[in-house]
Amino acid sequence: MLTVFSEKHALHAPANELAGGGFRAPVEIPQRAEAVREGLLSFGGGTLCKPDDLHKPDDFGSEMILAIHDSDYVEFLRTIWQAWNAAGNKNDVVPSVWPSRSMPGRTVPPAHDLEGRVGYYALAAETTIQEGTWQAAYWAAQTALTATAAVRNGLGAAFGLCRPPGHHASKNQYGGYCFLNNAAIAAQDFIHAGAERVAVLDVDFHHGNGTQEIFYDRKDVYYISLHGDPEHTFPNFLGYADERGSGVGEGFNLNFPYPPGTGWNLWQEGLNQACRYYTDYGAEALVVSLGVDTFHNDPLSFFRLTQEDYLEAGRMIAQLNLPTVFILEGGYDIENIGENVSSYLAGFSQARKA
Ligand code: SS9
Ligand code: ZN
Repeated sequence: MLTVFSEKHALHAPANELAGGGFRAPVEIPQRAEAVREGLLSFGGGTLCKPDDLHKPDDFGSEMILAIHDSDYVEFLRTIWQAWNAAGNKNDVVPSVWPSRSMPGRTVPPAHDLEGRVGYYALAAETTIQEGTWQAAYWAAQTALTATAAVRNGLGAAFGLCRPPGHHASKNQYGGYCFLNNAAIAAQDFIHAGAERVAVLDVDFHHGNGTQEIFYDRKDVYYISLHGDPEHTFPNFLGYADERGSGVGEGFNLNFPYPPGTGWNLWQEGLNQACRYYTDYGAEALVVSLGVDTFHNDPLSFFRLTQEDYLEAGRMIAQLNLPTVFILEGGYDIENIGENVSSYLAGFSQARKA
């Protein structure tokens, strides 16, 4: 399968991650993308992905990024490290104050304080910004756009090996390791090219709060997510089953939150349902937010999925028979991430050829 990959992902390399009351070794690290690339090239003796299938992204500029994200937010991402550093901060950017429930009055960032600015644009504190973060995020978005362009131009499917991931990034907030919403940008690119009904299927272990927020009041993009119940895990404050969309978007957002210990039997029911809803919807194209942190050995997950399950999930997704763009999201078991992603794509490819 054609895979789009940029070495620029490595420009985003967090030094640490706030967790459990202290700074720990980060899990969203450059080795993830490298392991996926190597896994694809070696899987099945190189039958899934050949070196020729690896493409560098083209530069499509900022049009689609700005069709999804607010311009002040994009400007913030582009400039914050420089400003933070110039103010004498030697460490990565970390937020520490928010316009929270008890002080919701202010709807613009404070004009003169960097900490306030950072908190305004952050939805969580585990995600740091460094010198190369904007460049890495920009090229992840271009990676998604390049994969989408290939599919729009007639290729049946493509994989955007995006890093940093994107599904937690909303119109104007970053967090959960995400800055630009690569999957949303891909979906918007299909719409921009004339599609009227795009399916976004999110199989990452976490609910894609950003993608949901971006398309919540729209019916041209139907977001369905299978994920760990937010009562038990990040992002905690979105991803519940009663969130069904609003306005004309009502009925075009669907969440399947699952409890700790969830394995294939329960999970595949959701996937089956999602596929049926997309068929009824008359989807013209599919974007898959492909997270493999549903793996039984993932450090962040309480699901129990296996590599064989991913093969079957890939086959089920292929049955939709839609032009399909896969976008990498999470997956933090570095030892297995390459094979896990490959299993999804191999299952898909086998079923497509059959
Ligand atoms: C772990 C908390 C992690 C963020 C998880 C983001 C997953 C992105 N101490 N919170 S796929
Ligand atoms: Zn995740």
